[in-house]
Amino acid sequence: MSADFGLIGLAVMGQNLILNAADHGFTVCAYNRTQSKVDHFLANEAKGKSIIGATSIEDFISKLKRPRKVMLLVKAGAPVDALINKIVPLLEKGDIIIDGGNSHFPDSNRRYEELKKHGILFVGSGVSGGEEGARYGPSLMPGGSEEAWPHIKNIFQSISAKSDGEPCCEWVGPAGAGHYVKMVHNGIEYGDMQLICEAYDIMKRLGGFTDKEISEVFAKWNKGVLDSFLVEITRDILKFDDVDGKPLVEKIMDTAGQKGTGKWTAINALDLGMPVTLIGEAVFARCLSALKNERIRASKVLPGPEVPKDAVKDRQQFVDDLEQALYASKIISYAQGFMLIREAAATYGWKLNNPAIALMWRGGCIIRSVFLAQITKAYRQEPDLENLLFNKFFADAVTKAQSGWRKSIALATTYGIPTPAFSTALSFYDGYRSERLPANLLQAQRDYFGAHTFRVLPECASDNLPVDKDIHINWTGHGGNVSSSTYQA
Ligand code: NBP
Repeated sequence: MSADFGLIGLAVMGQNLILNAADHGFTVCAYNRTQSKVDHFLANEAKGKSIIGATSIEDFISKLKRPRKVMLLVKAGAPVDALINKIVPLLEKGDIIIDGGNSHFPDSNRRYEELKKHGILFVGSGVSGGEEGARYGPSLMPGGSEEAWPHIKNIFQSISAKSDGEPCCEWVGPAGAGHYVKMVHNGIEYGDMQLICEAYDIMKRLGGFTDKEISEVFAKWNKGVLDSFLVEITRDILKFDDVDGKPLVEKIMDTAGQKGTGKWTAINALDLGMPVTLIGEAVFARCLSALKNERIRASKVLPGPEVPKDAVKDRQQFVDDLEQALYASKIISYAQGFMLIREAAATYGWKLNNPAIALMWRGGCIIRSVFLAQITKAYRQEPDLENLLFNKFFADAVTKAQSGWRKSIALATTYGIPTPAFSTALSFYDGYRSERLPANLLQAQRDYFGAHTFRVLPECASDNLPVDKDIHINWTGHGGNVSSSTYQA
């Protein structure tokens, strides 16, 4: 029996994706470096399904229909390169290698180029949704050699999650674009999680809410504009008790881990000069949380305001304001994420499909939410939308949410509760809507100390301040008239 496609890597993601594909009528060939895992899988989970095994890479390749479709779901990094090097000599021109791991997009750019030289079509696909998603419908974000898409489209769209009947899987773009979009997805996930944690902290420390009460608030929010997987699991986590009847979450060490995809997004945003502040703050918030011992020391010597018992006067209003703060901040985060994707498309020369990206995130993945349906709609209405905030739906939503957003942050700031993500979202919003920012003074400072030059406002142009020219002024009367050659606008 020859297989429709082959998958290497029988850990949690690989096994579940194979079972998912078999459920959709595809014959899959399974292979793993450690042979015992193949044998165990075939004798147990895969038994009776359209799944065959292979005993070696050569055996594996020989069992695939042409063009061969080989999916790798192994640990990202060196294992992917090692496997590609082993497989390539066994493949023919037009065969397809799909990397479904969490690879960094520059690696996928490189693999795409290298495999092109061998006539092999490379697809780097973001896969999101964890174990459950892989088994019953992940969000899939494939990019790379577009000639591969007609050969894998049916398999990918069959096994992916569906949102309102549409598959959460579309072709993303060339080279490493699929893994790029997955990276931004993960960055947004960091932001969403941090925002939820700040809302919980404010309710707990300012409002004096119990975990059960906070769970009820999240349950209510999950029926409105914040309806999402992350709000839903937060509701459930907060009402989960340990064996002693006390909330388990309060026993968990408050130091956050990270695997690096949020950091990649933040670094890329800095590289591309895009103010993706919310993801940046979400990464830094995890870094700050990791300084547990220093925080313990600081908590004893660095004073802040006491939270009075009546800090929250009207509990319902407080919760409603917080809901607005969370909603508005989330809109900012997604607006920033799409700004980054737009800039990446321009910088890397990729044509990306924004409505499809929003649709791919709509179901199956960790950031799935009702909210993403509105983003899909916005980009379908206006494919070249400059910024999500210029779409009427989101502009109206932020305008409406503004009062509660500002009140929540003001209250938290007054009583010393940290809100890095909420606050940076609001600062971004206020900066973005400011026709004039204090960068005029900054440019003057740069010219004063470093002769970095400045440009003049068109309406202020004069003989000594010509428009569209880099100007250097001798501010002190002591310096020369030579300007720096390192001017950057
Ligand atoms: P892991 O990331 O834990 O990788 C384990 C697999 O990699 C095993 O099959 C292992 O084979 C194989 N492997 C390693 Br390690 N080194 C290898 C090498 N040099 N040559 C061949 N195979 C090698 O598995 P996972 O959690 O299923 O994740 C798979 C990919 O999907 C990763 O890139 C991950 O980041 C990504 N991802 C995971 C999730 C999730 O929720 N877990 C979600 C989304 C994406 P062995 O059995 O012989 O050791």
